[in-house]
Amino acid sequence: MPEAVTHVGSGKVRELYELDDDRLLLVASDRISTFDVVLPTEIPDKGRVLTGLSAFWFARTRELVPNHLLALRDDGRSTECRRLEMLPLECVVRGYLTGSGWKDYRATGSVCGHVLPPGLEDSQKLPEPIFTPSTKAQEGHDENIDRERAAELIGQERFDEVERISIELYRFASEYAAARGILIADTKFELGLDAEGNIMLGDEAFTPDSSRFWPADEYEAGRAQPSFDKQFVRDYCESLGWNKTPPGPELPEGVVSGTRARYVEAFERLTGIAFDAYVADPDVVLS
Ligand code: Q0Z
Repeated sequence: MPEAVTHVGSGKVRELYELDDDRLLLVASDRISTFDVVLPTEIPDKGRVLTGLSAFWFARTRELVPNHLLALRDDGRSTECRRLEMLPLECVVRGYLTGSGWKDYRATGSVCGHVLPPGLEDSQKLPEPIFTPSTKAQEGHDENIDRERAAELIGQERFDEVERISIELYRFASEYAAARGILIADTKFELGLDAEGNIMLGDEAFTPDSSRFWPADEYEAGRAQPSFDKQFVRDYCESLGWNKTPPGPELPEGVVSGTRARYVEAFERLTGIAFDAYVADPDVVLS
């Protein structure tokens, strides 16, 4: 008999279902967003690449912090996970100055209460990675908050633990990735509590949808960096003069295949596993 599953949430490109009282099913689609708009054209296997990468990192960081992963399904895009009580903040770590961090730095010299040295350039590597939490916005963009506000939300003791865990996770993954030619400029993840009150890593981890991946061989401070995964899509959208409001444009076949190849390349470089082997047996990323 097929199991009954209740749909409990939608992200831009993922769906969340309830399996039972203790377990959720996270399903990654092949949808892609750019400039915050989901496009009408899918990238084949994107959901599998992101699910496999996330599971790969969960398996390799469980000694730093336990996580919600229980099992991967045979479709390669579905993760059975422990239901957590998510903390009411997004854990953001930045190793490079870009995006809203660069914007805030240019305006104030600080990012989320971290006073930075003067004269830093766009995309420059920071002396040390910084924890820059944000609040979860229901709609629109998450709002950067300073450490005082974050400590108010979850308590000072928990804040200190969350910051330490976040920086450790980022250091581990960014060093691992840099050795394989991919810079993880920044990343966002969600921590939650299990039934016993233990802090666990939930949601997704170090995927190109939750992080900025830059090709290391093209890195140069002082300018915006190309995106490892989405640059073909961005360039195509820019070439159309699209105004970046919905609906987004359909993508031509060459942009789709080139983008799929970049996702598969990121998977294979980081995991050292052939993507075909993952499709044949998703559990290959877990050992
Ligand atoms: C993740 C999200 C998605 C929409 C809730 N293990 C967990 N326990 C409790 N809650 C979550 C998780 Cl992963 C949880 N999200 C983000 C994912 C679709 C929203 F696929 N929301």
